[in-house]
Amino acid sequence: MKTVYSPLHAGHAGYFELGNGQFSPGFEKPMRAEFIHARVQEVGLGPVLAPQAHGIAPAGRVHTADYLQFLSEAWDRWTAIDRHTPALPMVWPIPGLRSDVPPAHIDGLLGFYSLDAGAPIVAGTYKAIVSSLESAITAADIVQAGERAAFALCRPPGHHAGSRFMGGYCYVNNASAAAQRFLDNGAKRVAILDVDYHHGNGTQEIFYARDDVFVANLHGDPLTEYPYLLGHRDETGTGAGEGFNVNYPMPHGTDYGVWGAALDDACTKIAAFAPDAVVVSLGVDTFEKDPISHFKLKTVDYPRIGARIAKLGLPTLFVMEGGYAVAEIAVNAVGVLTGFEGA
Ligand code: OKP
Ligand code: ZN
Repeated sequence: MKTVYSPLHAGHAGYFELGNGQFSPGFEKPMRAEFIHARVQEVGLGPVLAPQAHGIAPAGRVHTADYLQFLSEAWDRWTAIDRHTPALPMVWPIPGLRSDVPPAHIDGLLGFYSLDAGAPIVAGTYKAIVSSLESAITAADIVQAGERAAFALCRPPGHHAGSRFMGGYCYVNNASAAAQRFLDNGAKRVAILDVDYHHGNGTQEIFYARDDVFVANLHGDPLTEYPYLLGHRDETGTGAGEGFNVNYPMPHGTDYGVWGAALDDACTKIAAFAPDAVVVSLGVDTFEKDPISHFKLKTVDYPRIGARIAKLGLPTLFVMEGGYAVAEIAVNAVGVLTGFEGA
């Protein structure tokens, strides 16, 4: 299968993240995508293409215009007041505070448009965001033009980003924009299967009231895992979207026995939905040695994931999300793809 990849992600680097009461180097670093790119070539998965120059426009189908405007200006507004550190928020519009009046100061704006302090903005962030989106859109178009599958090697990831907020290493929801792309180009229904260790709260929020995108999420139980505030089993959609969202929260320590059964159930529901295409939010932070996660999947399990998804027999777009055990992330991510192709 074809891979779509841009080296522009590398400018999104050099920041710290807050965790365990301290700032440490970000786990979401350029080497992640570079290792996967090298592995794609090593196994001869197929051609690696540069994305088409779509710009930010396709994101406007799933994010608000004011939020995208903020992303495009944030670094300039931050440096305009002589700041040279990565931009981070420190206030949030929790219930009871005003979430309808965008502040005029960059410190207020950063919080207004954030889920958490997990999405720092540096000089190269916006170019990386756009290139990541463009990879997802280009790969979606390749699938819609008739290829069985394609791999969008996106970085930064996207599934925590909602219609009007960033957070959890994510800015633009690449998988959601790609799903919308399929619909805009003639698909009637699209399924999103999110296998990243963390709940894809942004994807869920974007499609929660809609019946044309079925969203299935397998993840660490939000009672004990980031993002903590969404991803419970009783979240099944609202209004027209009722019944078109399904969550599989699982406890720390979950292995492939339990996880694979959840995948099987999710795939059965996706097949019943009869979508024209499947978008896989491909996170491999379910790996037993992932430094920030607590599932117990092994390297041999990843090709099995790909094979199960292949059994759906549907046009399939893989969009890279998380995975932080840098030495193994490439083998596991590409293992899903070769497992898909070998099925
Ligand atoms: C992004 B994706 C670790 C805290 C974790 C954010 C995790 C974001 C994961 N010290 N904070 O879903 O892989
Ligand atoms: Zn994750």
